[in-house]
Amino acid sequence: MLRTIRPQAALRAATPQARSMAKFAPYNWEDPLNMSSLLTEEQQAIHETARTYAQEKLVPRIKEGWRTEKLDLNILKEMGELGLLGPTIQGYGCAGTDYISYGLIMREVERADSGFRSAMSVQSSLVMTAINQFGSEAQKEQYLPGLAKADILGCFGLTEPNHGSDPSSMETTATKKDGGWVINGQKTWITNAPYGDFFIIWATTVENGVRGKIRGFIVPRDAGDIQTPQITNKLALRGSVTGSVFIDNVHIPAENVLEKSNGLGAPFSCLNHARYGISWGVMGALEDCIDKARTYALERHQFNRPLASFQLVQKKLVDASSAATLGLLGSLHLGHQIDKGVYNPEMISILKRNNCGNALQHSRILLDILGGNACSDEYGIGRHEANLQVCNTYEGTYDVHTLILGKAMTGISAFAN
Ligand code: TGC
Ligand code: FAD
Repeated sequence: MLRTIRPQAALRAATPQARSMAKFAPYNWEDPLNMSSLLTEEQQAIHETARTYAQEKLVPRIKEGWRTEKLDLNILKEMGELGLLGPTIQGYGCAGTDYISYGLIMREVERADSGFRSAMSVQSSLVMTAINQFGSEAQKEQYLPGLAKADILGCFGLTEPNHGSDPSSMETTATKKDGGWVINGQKTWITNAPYGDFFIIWATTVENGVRGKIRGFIVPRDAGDIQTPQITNKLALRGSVTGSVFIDNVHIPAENVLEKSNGLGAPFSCLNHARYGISWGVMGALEDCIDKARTYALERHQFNRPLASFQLVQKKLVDASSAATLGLLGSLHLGHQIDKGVYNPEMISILKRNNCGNALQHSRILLDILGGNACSDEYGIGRHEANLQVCNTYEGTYDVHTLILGKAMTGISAFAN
């Protein structure tokens, strides 16, 4: 039987302001749905630290990094000093924050530039997570404190020249020999590769000539013949350094295997962390595009009026702002689910896909507001837009996440042969 809602109960639940709809809270275009009210004091403090750092220290370094395709490695050290690297890890010199704080950090770093967030994601979300989740206690003690301070830099090598979306077909091998492993293979599009002190290399194991599971291996740069040429003349993420990793018959000891990694689920578990972080980060980049486009539209006059007075311009701003605020609330909700331990990878796919797709689409539309100045690298929106094309691609393309979700909805894998 349907229960009637009693008016008294509904009234009791509402605040005095809500009962009197005549009194509204002021509209804040920078936080339209008042998300900040949902953050704890500690989350707000971490957010403020990350925002101040990014605006004061990262923003002034963007142009140089973008034009020269170099990453100032002091940046990772500074992030380490502030406790921004591996923030959710408990112990080993890490901050031990919740997942919402981690998301807020990514949002603020990427508000400056996706390249900085990328350099950070790899060190923090991929490499540190791989060791923390799949490494031995000895590996954690040996690597995590140094990674947290960026005294050492790690890279995450999953993608190969012939296998990006389908890493299960990878050609890199780890062959059991003389009590250790011999690694052979090529990885490409590897963030931070030219700077890496070591590489987490995902390889198919081969024992007695039989191919086994994919496992993770810690491969130090000085372990043998390892070449890491930089991929130059990129059209995007120019502030982050990307390279290939060529490994030729490099012998590593048995203790360098990530002992708990046993199958593709291991690298994908690391990707869960990073994809969640990207869902926040790209919203930060979009917020910066909105801010820059709004300022420009208010200052620039055509037909004796500010651009911001034209309905078509307002629609562009409002569409982008709505996408950003809803995307952030989605990531916040997901962060709560992760903190409570009641999430699944598909939830992460929804937010990675939705937020990257929207950030890319709306940054492209906002770019139009700059007119001819969209062509200059002084204005920032074009830089974000170029970066967001990559964010929509790495860590699972938009379409790959579509198919992950399609499989979850229908029970039918579109990947299977
Ligand atoms: P499939 O059969 O679906 O799965 C294989 C095994 O993995 C498990 N698994 C997961 N486990 C944890 N979390 C997830 N998200 C997982 N997804 C899958 C799965 O349960 C299974 O386990 P088991 O025990 O049964 O073996 O594998 P498939 O080969 O059919 O995979 C299909 C697909 C497309 C989903 C997958 O291959 C995929 O996600 N492709 C995208 C590749 C990707 O994201 N690459 C990222 C490279 S790293 C990077 O881009 C860093 S950029 C960093 C920066 O600069 O910010
Ligand atoms: P492909 O897999 O060849 O895909 C090409 C196109 O085909 C895409 O549009 C894709 O959606 C589509 N496609 C593929 N399969 C299907 C299908 N089944 N159904 C429908 N469409 C499909 N990787 C790392 O391992 N570590 C890193 O640190 C790293 N950093 C990166 C940094 C940058 C700047 C870039 C650009 C990439 C980085 N990557 C890294 C690689 C990245 O993860 C891959 O580029 C990405 O996974 C896509 O793989 P791919 O480039 O081989 O494209």
